[in-house]
Amino acid sequence: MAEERQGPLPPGQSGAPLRRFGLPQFAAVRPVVPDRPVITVGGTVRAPMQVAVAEVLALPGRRSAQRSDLHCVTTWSATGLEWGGVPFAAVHEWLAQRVEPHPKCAWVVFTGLDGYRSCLRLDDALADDVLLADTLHGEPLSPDEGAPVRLVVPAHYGYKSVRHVCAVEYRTRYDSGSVGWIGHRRARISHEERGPLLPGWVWRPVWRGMIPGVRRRYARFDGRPRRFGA
Ligand SMILES: Nc1nc2c(c(=O)[nH]1)N[C@H]1C(S)=C(S)[C@@H](COP(=O)(O)O)O[C@H]1N2
Ligand SMILES: [Mo]
Repeated sequence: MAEERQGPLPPGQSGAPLRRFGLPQFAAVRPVVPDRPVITVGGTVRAPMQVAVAEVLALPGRRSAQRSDLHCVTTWSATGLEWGGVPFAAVHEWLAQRVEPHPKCAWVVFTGLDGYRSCLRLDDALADDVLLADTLHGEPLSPDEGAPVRLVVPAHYGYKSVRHVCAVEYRTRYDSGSVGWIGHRRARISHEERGPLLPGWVWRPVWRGMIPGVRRRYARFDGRPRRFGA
């Protein structure tokens, strides 16, 4: 176990339980998790490929566990989450030998089965605490928790922690992804990078104001059957 948070939450955050949450346009998409999920690896690479999630999770000697917090940019934080999985750095090392990303690739885009996309600077994605997780508190992830695997990026706001990862693309440029212009390229919590141009504290009320509407929208779809995503 690593990364145990002690002391107060980061500025502007307050505690909340982990519940399905995200951009409003993804509330209706609760994807069916395939029996044999795969990850499509592409972008600016020499040899795109598909790899079974099971193969990635079985990388020899690479499993790791971590206790960390998820800080959503809208100002709620879920604390003490115990994730298990494989560090993305180990996955990248294995993948890069096979797909051969262009040497100028400095960004990586993750896509979920619901069609949600988010971009990380490659060096941020390779930090020790970035995990492709398949368990939470010792149990396999439920679909609503992001099965079959989700990214866990504790040092960055929650919109970088893509659930249901089904594609990894290496890119030479930043891609604003699903969050669009309102997102931050890096979204580091330590720098309160909540959005472009303005300091983080200015963004707090903007984001916080979105919570009730988003919660209502997710709640409306939580009781409904799953359907295949985009
Ligand atoms: N696939 C997918 N991943 C996603 C999102 C989403 O809508 N779809 N929302 C992001 C946002 S904004 C947050 S705060 C976290 C929330 O994680 P939770 O749904 O487990 O609470 O998921 C992130 N990952
Ligand atoms: Mo979020």
